[in-house]
Amino acid sequence: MSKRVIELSVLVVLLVSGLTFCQNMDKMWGEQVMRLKAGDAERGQLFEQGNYAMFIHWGLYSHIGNLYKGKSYYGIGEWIMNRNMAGIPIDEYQALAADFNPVKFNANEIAKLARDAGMKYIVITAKHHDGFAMYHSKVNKFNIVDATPFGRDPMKELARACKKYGLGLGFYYSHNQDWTFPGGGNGPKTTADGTKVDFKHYYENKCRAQVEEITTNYGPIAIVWFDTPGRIPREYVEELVAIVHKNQPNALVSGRAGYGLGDYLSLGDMEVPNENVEGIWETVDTTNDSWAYAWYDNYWKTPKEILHRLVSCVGRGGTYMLNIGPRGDGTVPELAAQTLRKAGEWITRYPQVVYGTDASPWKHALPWGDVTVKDKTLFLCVFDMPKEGALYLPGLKTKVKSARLVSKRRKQAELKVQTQNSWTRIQLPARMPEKLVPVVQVELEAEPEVDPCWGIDPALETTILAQFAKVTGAKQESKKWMEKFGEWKHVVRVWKWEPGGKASWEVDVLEPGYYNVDLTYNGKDRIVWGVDVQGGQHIQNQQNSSHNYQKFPIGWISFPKPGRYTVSVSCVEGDMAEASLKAIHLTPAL
Ligand code: H79
Repeated sequence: MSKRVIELSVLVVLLVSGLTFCQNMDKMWGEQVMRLKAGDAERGQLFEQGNYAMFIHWGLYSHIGNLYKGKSYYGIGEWIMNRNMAGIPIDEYQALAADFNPVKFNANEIAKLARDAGMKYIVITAKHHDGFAMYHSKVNKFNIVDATPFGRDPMKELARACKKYGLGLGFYYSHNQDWTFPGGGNGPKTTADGTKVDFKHYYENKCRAQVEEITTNYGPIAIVWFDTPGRIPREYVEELVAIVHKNQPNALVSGRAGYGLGDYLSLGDMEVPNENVEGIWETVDTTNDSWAYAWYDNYWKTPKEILHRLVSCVGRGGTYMLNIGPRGDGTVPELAAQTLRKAGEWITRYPQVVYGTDASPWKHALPWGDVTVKDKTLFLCVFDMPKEGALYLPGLKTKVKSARLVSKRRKQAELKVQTQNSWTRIQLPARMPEKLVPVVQVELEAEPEVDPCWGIDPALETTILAQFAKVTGAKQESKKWMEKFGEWKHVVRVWKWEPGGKASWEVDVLEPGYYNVDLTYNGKDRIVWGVDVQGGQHIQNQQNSSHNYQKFPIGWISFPKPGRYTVSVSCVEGDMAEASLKAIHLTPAL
């Protein structure tokens, strides 16, 4: 049993930073206090070894693809019924099943794609909030076998394909929301004959029986992914979790079951955390913007972005589950497949960097990239190559034995390693054979220990988030918002500045000199910002602002000697209540 899993037996894990989270989202996703008991450690192995997975949103909504009656709707496709999207009446939506015929669905191709992408298991929507079951349900006819001309059970096919390709299979099941079955969350309140019903009616006549079905009819299941518990009463969640445990003793139950009854923490949709998170957790994300297929959605994450987000999640101590939205005909959008495969080729070159590794001792990203750890080995993944060809590691207290590039083909030459003050400098070769994301393997004399001070990189821009600031005389708050309908963005901002209010960071400077300061913020109209180096220089400048977060230059500031400083930002003039700071950026200038 690995160290991380044992730790979980005693850990009570609380959400990221203890900052206030959007009330509505908390209601939607439920209480997220998770623990994995010692006896459940076997189940935890799924995440320990397989910290990369495929999520699939596929359902009747995929057939619509966000184009309904000639009009396009922008947002998450599986919500197309919602009144903020197309507002489709229940009977009209149900009637669409007659045309849903995904004859090109090929479970083997999808499983092979997941395997080639480097993913270890697949979680697919067995039933989303629309209530349409994507498997042959005996208890409700609104399913892909009974209500469509297709007549096949794609979940049976996928279960076989996952077995063939050595992948785990999990089912997403919307346990609280059901928009088409009487009594379901946000669903109709009466049956067809007008009888008033409550949640119990839905639970007893559909939900419970369907959870029994998906956990008994498809062989071993790796995970049951409940979502949006909302106001579901606790006893129902208790029973559903018990059903999963009874039928699938090795299956994990997602954190969004509700009431902290799941096995692990699920962060917010599309939320890659900036700081290490303890315990077993996962981030779910999409290859483009929507979860379910949307005809216009061509904003794909590049292979490098996928790897960056994957390594960030693993480096913060978690698991990354990345979604694809197959079309209504069952095919996977080609560009989604291509970007996943390209990222997968990199993982095939560097599997030891991703699988079974632990979180970075720095607890956050570094200017050139991110770090995963296996015992006394660091894997440095270089996402932004420094021009002068050296990597700087701030505050590494453990002695380095050796550093070399990772290559499958042959053992690489040792790289020159120097230490100066609290910094370690690794000289990279002039020619880097890996073009996508080079990896440097650093062997240490002991398990890594790192000084938590922020290092100002001598070669690259260093970004420090407001999330990490010590704040006085202003408010530090977490905020989520929807970029498009259902597409969530997350930020920790410092705002509501009082006169003299400050956001401060302790930093360590290796190269003295002038650094250009930029600030990322949003706000109203022009704002005057001040930046101070404790015992040193004060600069201030006015810049415009925008309603969304943008980066603005403030000016140069000097660090006259190497060593430690406290850098502070203050809001000097303007709409100080609205001015919201997201990050400070320091780039070597002179
Ligand atoms: O399956 C994907 C989403 O459909 C599902 N979770 C991921 C994995 C999800 N369901 N709900 N939410 C995420 C939270 C969404 C809340 C909102 Fe709304 C939907 C905010 C705006 C639209 C609910 C309805 C609150 C206001 C309107």
